[in-house]
Amino acid sequence: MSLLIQGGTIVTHEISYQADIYCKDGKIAAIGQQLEIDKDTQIIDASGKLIMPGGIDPHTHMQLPFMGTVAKDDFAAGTAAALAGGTTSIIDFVIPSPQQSLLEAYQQWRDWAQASHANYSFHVAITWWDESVKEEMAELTQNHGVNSFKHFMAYKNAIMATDDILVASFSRCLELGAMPTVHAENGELVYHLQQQLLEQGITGPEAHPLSRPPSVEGEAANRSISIANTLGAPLYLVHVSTKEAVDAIQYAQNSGHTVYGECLAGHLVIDDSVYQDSNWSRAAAHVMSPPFRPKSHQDALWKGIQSGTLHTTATDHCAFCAEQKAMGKDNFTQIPNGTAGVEERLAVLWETGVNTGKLTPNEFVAITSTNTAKIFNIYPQKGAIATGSDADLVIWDPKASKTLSVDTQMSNIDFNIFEGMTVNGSATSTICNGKLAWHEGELFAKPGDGKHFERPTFAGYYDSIIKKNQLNEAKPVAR
Ligand code: DUC
Ligand code: ZN
Ligand code: ZN
Repeated sequence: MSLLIQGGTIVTHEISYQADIYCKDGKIAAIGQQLEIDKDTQIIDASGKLIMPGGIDPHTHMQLPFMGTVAKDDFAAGTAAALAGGTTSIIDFVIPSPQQSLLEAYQQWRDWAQASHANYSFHVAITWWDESVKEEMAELTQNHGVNSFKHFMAYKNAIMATDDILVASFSRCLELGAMPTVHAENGELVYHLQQQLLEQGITGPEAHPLSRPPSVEGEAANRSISIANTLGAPLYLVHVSTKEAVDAIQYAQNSGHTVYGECLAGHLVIDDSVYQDSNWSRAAAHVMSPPFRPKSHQDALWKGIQSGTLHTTATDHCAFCAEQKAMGKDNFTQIPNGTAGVEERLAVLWETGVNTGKLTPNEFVAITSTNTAKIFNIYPQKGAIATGSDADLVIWDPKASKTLSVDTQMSNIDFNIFEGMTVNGSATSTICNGKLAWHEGELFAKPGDGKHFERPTFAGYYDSIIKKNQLNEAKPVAR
């Protein structure tokens, strides 16, 4: 099966130029003019449009069992939504229950993900610790293409990783050449503030941001960075939402440490006024962690992206409908945390980043695709438009205008956090594994068309970044 994209402008993270792209057997076979093609090649006219690497969302939670329910978008629905928005790959999270085997949980997620329309890979969360976890981390990195492990510093009494676990796991990551990642919120503080708010009779969604103020994230960001730096490990912070965390990352980077930051499309455009909505369901629909923040933090996030302090954008797509959110009707701590966005991320970032002059189209490609591919070691297989790369592409009409709404979204839920936002620029076609997966409102990909992709470890050639541990220089004093 082959496909030719004709007449468009290629936009990579570095350059923009006019050329045709010929895709064959799932790969980019040739780039240029007057390309030699097979007889039965499907031809797509991209005149007046941009062709960019397909979006990679490094942070989704499809059908996640969480807070007593299961996220509504399963891998089939969630990846269909991804394709509709120009995202061709997701990196989702395997989250083992405490005491559960990592490999058993990994297999469970792999089984679920077989129904995916788009490509997928997995980070694995470290939610508990013993020798078997240590061994299974090796098995996952060596034989299953996992090169990143996630640590939730929040969610006390559930999946929270305490400092002893962070130290043990970051050290293990270092040995294996894997990337430690953190959800940076101080779980003890969150728990304490939640109890205080409930005792004061503040039980609605307005209590959610009060229980997770910016300092809670700032503390955890600083602590996780300090732990990683002390061990000589790199660190990737997911969903950075505060100025405090951006500052911590920047400080570490300026000190020569390898620290990466991700931020969510939602955190860049939605502020904490949503929790004051007089309609309980609308306020609860925005309950996610970390919460939406006062506007001043959005400015810090944009500056973080523009300056290169933050590297990637994601969604934390974890979709719950109103009925599920109502589980916390009388107690905000029981509202399932999560919002959607995998379908809207690219359009929202184009509108608020490129159309406002904050980002060039090339920078847009970097933060929606290429940087993620590089950080998680799949570049140039993904995140690139180059001969031999996977043919995962989005054809983008920079002039196409549409209004984001729950009425037109692919997601299974009954809410859209970007409701009513008009975007100028959106995906007209998405090509996944060399096939037209989505085109002008129609989904062509089938469940199972998405492929699992492995991510090799950084062991070996990543040694200059990993293993800067101060003890490497240590010597006993001769006495
Ligand atoms: N935050 C959310 O809002 N949902 C899923 C997990 C998380 O950390
Ligand atoms: Zn998180
Ligand atoms: Zn998450």
